[in-house]
Amino acid sequence: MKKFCGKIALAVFMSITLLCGCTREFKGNSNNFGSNSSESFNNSEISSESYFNSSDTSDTEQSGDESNSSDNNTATTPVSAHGQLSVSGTYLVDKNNQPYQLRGMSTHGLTWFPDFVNEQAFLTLRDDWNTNVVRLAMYVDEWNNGQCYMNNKQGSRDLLEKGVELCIKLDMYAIIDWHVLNPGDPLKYTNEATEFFDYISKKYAGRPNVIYEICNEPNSGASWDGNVKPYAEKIIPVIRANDPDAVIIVGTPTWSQDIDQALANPLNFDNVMYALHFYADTHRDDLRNRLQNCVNAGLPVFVSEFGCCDASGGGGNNFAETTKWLDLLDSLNVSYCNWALANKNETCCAITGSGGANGNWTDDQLSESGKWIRNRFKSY
Ligand code: IDC
Repeated sequence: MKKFCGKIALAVFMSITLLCGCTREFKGNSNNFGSNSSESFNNSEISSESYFNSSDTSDTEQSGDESNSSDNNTATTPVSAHGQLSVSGTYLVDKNNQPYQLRGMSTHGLTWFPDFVNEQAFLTLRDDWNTNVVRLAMYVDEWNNGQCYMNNKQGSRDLLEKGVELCIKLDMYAIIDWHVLNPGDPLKYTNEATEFFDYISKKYAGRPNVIYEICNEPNSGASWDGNVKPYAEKIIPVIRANDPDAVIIVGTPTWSQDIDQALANPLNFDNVMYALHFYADTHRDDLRNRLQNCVNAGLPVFVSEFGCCDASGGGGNNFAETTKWLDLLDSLNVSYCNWALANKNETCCAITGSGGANGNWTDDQLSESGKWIRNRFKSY
């Protein structure tokens, strides 16, 4: 405990020193939507040296020493190296206040593809695919076809927790995704969401691995002002009461495309990011321009889900458009997760039908998009 406090004191001291030493521009808070914020958070203000020099091998305090395997003995794995994340201006930043980008895979519906929640699969994503986050998609309610949170709370939570525990063990970040798709209005299940987020944020309080995503994709007319924002204003304090420092991602209307509505009426909480989702063969320049404009205006955005294909999850892959998207996200330091880690016969799924769930996938066990996205991850 003493050692832990000492490390916290050291971390605080270092943060203050870093903040003072950094460009004066890099000091906005997450609710700074001031007109000059794009200028203030221009990447060029941060030296490439400080940008990439964040693997502090001497400091492993945040990783939860007690929970880990030998994977955590060096601070080269994601959470040991980068610790508690937070939001500064438009950027996700690490424990040293350096911009940090999460990149990784989203699971498919956890209860539909439970086999993919296993250590070897996640380890492969970390070490072979070079990713640092797994998004755990827990469908809330899906046309009553069984296997969703509303009709299988215990089973859904068990799988989700298994996924989070694996991420903790492997020193990766985990996004707990309350996968609102049906119904489109997150307010409809406010009571259930309150109960769930209270439970889960108590369970993982203080774990730097965990990021909460409170509503995947509001749709069917759910508006920002009338539905999503009021919902977020109920759920965020529930999480904050248990886990005050966690980053929280909030979905936006029209399947997480209307980030401009959030910009016009932002939430009054720190460490919040707004979800933008794209499917590259459907969403192109218009949505990219919206992203660029909103980030320029100071909105912190997280692409918690995207596909290389069209918005149905099918059709063909469009890697030219995906490249334009990911290059833009990289230039803005926007984090992203690809849909989906599953072997369903669907363009968006990364694994072939016979590829299996156990990781160490060879090229011929990966779908066209699986091969492409793995190569992209490995290129960093
Ligand atoms: C899709 C799945 C598909 C499933 C469908 C309905 O890929 O197998 O049958 O959901 O549950 C989203 C959603 C995501 C969708 C995905 C592709 O967040 O749940 O998954 N998509 O349609 N938004 C845009 C596309």
